[in-house]
Amino acid sequence: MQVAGAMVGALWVTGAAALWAALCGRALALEGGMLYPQETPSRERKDLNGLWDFRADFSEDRNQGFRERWYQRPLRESGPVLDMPVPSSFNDVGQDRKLYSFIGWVWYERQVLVPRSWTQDPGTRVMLRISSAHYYAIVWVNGVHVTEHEGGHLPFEADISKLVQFSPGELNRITIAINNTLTPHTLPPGIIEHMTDSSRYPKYYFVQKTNFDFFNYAGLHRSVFLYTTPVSYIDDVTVTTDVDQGTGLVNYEIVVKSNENFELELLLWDKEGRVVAKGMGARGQLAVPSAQLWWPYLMHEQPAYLYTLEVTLVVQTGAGIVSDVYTLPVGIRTVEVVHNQFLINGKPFYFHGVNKHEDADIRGKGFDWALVMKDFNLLRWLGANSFRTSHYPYAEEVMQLCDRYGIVVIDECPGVGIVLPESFKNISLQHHLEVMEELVRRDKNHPSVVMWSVANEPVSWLAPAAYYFKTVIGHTKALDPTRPVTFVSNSRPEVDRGAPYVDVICINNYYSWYHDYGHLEVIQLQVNAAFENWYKLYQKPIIQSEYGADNIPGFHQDPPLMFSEEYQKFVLQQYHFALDQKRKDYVIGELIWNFADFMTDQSPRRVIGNKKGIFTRQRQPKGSAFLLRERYWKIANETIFAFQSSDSFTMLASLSKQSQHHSNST
Ligand code: BDP
Repeated sequence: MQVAGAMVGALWVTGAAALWAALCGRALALEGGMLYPQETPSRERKDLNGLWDFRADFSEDRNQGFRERWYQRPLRESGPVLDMPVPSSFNDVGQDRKLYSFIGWVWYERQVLVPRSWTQDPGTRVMLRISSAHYYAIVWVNGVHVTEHEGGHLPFEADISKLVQFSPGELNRITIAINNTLTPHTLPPGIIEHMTDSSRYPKYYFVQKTNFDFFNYAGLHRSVFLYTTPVSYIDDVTVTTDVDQGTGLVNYEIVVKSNENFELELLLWDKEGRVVAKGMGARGQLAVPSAQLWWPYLMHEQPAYLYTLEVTLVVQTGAGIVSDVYTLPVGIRTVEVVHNQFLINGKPFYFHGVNKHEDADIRGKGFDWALVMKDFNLLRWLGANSFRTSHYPYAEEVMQLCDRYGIVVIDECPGVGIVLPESFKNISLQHHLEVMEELVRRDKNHPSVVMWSVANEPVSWLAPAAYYFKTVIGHTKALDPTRPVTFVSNSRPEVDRGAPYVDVICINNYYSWYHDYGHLEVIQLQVNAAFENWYKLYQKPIIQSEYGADNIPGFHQDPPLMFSEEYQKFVLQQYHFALDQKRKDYVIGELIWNFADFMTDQSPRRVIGNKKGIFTRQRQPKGSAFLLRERYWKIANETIFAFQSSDSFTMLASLSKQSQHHSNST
């Protein structure tokens, strides 16, 4: 595993994957389900959040940790360690400039006492689940390699029963080595540039270059869990829903592992605790007469209605009866793209929402409940009914809240910044397909997820993009035939090679920002022309999936100048005039760029990050937030008026009450 100093990034990442795959005979393809760990009568969970020992490998080749096998003994015996919070990015927590921009392997370690009841019962399966480790992770328990994973935004897990049962009552050492290097074949892609001019750079100097506009935060970004299941267990549950003349249909498919002789019983509970449907077996359909549908926020008086599906597995074993229970929130709803419309439960849905980032001061991309709740409260205050997970999958807990609050999600994979020709080769394509499998496997049961987005702004006019996107989109549709698929384009319709395959066209543009600086008068014309050109060619519904302008809080200029609050608002208003002309036609949504200011790489174009937020990074509203809020509530009122005319008065009254409540609370 000796790697020359200058080769640190690219070779190491792919080299390590192939090496471990060969050593462990592990196929890199997807295995098993990825149900969110939960406590049920048959399952227990322990979270390993808090302070972990941490050490970045600053050696020239970043390979010291592997040479010295830091996983074989406590990390602190290898040298100085830091206390590192989990979940969090490691970059912003300390005062060390070198750690802020570190590229290569960092090592996390935590000692954990596994409850005796888990280790003494051979009928218990103990799982280690890592919800997000950016980007490439290798995991050891008590010095034994247990798993590895490529991709920073999706969960992975390992069965560690044997290892912890081997040493009951003793502390178990979990070691996770994480490499944040991005290569042309990672998702998102990047490139390591080696600076060899010795008159300008020290020996072995290299930098990470990327083609996306957010900081490449790294570390253990989400929770690490230990959880149990019985050895015969419910491995996966897939639910799809339909509605037939008021009767809700819940189609289910259950995968059971480790025993052939089992029985499955399913109960569907409503919110009042009544069983509304029952089922048996691994596959079937539950019928719910007069079902309460899952409606988006602001589309119905009682949005986001969730039933609870309780799945009970009973297995007859030599040692007696074993049972496993898993429960899943189920929202009954339909999604369809018909002609120029996006229909939810048969009614046209207009996306009035935001693009977000997982990003905040100090934590970077680290999950934080207070931050998440603040964001949901702001979304509701704003009257936003949707967001896109730009530009990678968000935490599972965020998706669960979207289900509960009725916030509609365009679920985007980390396919951002695909611009290098190498990134269209088979090795990248293969990885992209696997990422889509992992994403669909994780998020398939969320009623809030109404569309998959396979990429953001790739160079879709390159010749290989046609095969690449045809394959990724086709694969995604095969994985999940129940949801439309999109990809987000910043190209021109006549040269875009992905658009023929998508169900909805998503377009990003920044008129009067990245060109025609200051010429606010051209925006309406350009927005209109873009809509018309895209529609003429593809006759598909269009979402304005990004638009916006930077505003540095506190900057004021009237007449408006770039970066002032007035300029940001003016840009938005110009887009809104154009959107209003098309939104009753084939434009089915508008998502502002961005919900909040966020950190990026340093560059002369960025003033401590991207400032296109309508909220600051600390989640305080800029003037544009009030402008957008007025618009979104107005659109929401119109929507309800149009679709629910029979009870429009009740609806409007209740909406304006909510709106009032939101105003009072500001
Ligand atoms: C868009 C990208 C987004 C950027 C934005 C910008 O999709 O990630 O942050 O531009 O430049 O093209 O603000």
